[in-house]
Amino acid sequence: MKKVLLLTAMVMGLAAFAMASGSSSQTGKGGGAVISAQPGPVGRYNETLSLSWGVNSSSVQKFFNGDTYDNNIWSRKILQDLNIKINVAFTANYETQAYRNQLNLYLASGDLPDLLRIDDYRQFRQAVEAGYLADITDAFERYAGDDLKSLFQRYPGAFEYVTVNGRMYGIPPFNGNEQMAPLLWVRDDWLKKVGMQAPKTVDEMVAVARAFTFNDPDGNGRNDTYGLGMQKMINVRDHGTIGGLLSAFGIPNHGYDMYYAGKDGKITSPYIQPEVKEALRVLQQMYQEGLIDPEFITTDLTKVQQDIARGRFGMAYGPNWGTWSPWNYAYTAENNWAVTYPYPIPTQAGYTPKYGYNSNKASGEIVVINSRVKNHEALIKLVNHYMAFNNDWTSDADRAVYNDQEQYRFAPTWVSESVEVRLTPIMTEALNKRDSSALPPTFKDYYNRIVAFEANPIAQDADTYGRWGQYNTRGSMPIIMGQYKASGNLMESVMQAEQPQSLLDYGASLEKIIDQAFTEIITGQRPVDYFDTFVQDYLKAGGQQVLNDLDKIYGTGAK
Ligand SMILES: [Ca+2]
Repeated sequence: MKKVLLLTAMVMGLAAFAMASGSSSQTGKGGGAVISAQPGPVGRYNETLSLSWGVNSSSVQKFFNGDTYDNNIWSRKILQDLNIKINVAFTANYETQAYRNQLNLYLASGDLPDLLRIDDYRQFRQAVEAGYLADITDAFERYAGDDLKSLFQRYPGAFEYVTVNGRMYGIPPFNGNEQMAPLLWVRDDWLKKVGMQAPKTVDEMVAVARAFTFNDPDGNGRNDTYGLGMQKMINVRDHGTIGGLLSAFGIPNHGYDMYYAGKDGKITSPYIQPEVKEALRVLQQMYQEGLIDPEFITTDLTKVQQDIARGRFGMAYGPNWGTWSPWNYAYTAENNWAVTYPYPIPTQAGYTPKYGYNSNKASGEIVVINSRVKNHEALIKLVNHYMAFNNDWTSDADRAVYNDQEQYRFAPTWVSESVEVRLTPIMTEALNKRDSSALPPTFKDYYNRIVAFEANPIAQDADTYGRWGQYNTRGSMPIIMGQYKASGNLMESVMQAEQPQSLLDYGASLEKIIDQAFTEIITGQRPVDYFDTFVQDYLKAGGQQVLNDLDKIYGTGAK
């Protein structure tokens, strides 16, 4: 947090400096002429500026009307609007190691193309340290348009990912990852059948699980249901996991890649905290009482979907996309149209819930420009230009041409943002006002689907049920972006792109040790106090080494 504040102050300081220095011409690294341009964020160059592009190609790219990477709807538009000519330096597939390998060759030779999308943070740092990438700090301040600036307002942490020694060397990916926080999903028809309210506390969750197990919520007269749905991968970021229950006991978790500063300030793992014991105690009792299907130890995600389709359980912890999958299977099963709602995770008295999420500085493509390009503000202009034509804020017609069917990939400087984070507040406002006029065109379709579902929740298509579950005013995203975020209890993992060797060496075996110990405790093979033995085993099996090494990079031991 401190780093972000410092950085913001620094950027603001630079803004003041840029304004004070007036509109003198841009300087490049070497000598030679700089091409002048019309003023403004997308001011056209007065002479053609040629830039080479190292294309990270993709097998999903579609080519229409004879388009190629050299000559396509984006290259023609960029030439027409900005007078920038894009020339392909090389193409290499980013889905294999081809692109990274190609980049390594260029890094070794020092002759990088002018424009690149680097998805390997180590290669980015290497290129910065070798002086190959332009410092775009001042150009950003002078040329960033409102769309681009607003991205940095929504994702202040994104600056850090592309900043080295206080200077900015690229345009980062924009992804909050907060949308991954856990929720509790409960079948509404079952809740009504057993005459209960959605659970607000862990005790109430157990009570609902009990009713779902013993009170014949499906009304078939048979004892054939369970309370809480679980799968064997209990700690991944998906449905049927225990992350939501751990969160209730104040354990911020987000799969295995969550690490944070513990009470002593040192970097720690969620899974070795003493509070985990209390969550496991709850699960062990539920299992003993028969509220959890003993088959969970062999259940994968496909079986979770099958179990939901045949109504084997009616409640589970899971992320925001529940109405897309797996709860859509309850909706469509036998034309039952059973609706499942997301709820904030039930809380536990005496504990502040914590919701972990992955650092948005951990991965993603950074768009960069070579330091030898005199007009390195061209990078900022290209991003501005991309956003003006290919943003969900503009028309459906533009979007169909420049974005859909992978066409956006022809723009060397396309930027991505998680739709959930951007859309949630404005959709909530539109739905509350019952007025979609302020929504960008593309999102009016979402709005219409949500309104249609609320008018008639029977036999709607998958898109309608999926979007309704995410964006209706009590949907998963308003809970996360509203209640969770407002609570201040969302916690970002400290781990970014750099991982210590010990984590690469021991990570997979540590995950197994965690899962095995937790599963043995839940199923009663081990007493709850076995947790203390597990913590020692975890630390001895490389866990302590990993935490020490992470602390040196991200914690108290960091330089
Ligand atoms: Ca039954």
